[in-house]
Amino acid sequence: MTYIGLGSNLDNPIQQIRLALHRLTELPDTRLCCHSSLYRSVPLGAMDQPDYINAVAKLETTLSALQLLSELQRLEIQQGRVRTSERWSARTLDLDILLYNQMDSQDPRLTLPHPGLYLRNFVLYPLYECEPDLILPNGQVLQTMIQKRIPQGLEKLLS
Ligand code: ROI
Repeated sequence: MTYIGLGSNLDNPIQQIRLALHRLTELPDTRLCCHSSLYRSVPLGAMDQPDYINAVAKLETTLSALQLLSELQRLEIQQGRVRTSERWSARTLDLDILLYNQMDSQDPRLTLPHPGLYLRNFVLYPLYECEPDLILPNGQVLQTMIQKRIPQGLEKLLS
């Protein structure tokens, strides 16, 4: 199983995430199994940017991790993503591979698990909604992590 983190904070982020979820259903050799609710989250990194909308999707795919990454980057560009030199800046769409099966990757194009996975409420809570029984590759039980946290800076939106 593969889990994708979706994020947007520009140009009607709710619509961007809904459209991206739809486009994930159209990827080749891939099935969208389910997705979380949408969440509003305060920006991590530079604070002088709009709040984000975040969600997580669970996919089953026969694409390789790098093939999937290319497909996701194509969708980001299709939805108007402009890569700036500035790190952690606002964006219309961010699609991150959080986990690809239990794979570890240090490829310069793709670090797996995603380095932000263990730290970010806007990833952990929607991931938990998708997969409440998940055990992370480092052996941590997602449910235990959630129980120890405070969902600070995160608001689940009514669908
Ligand atoms: N902050 C939030 N809340 N959500 C994101 O998806 C997100 N993505 C990013 C940075 C700029 C690090 N901050 C974020 O890439």
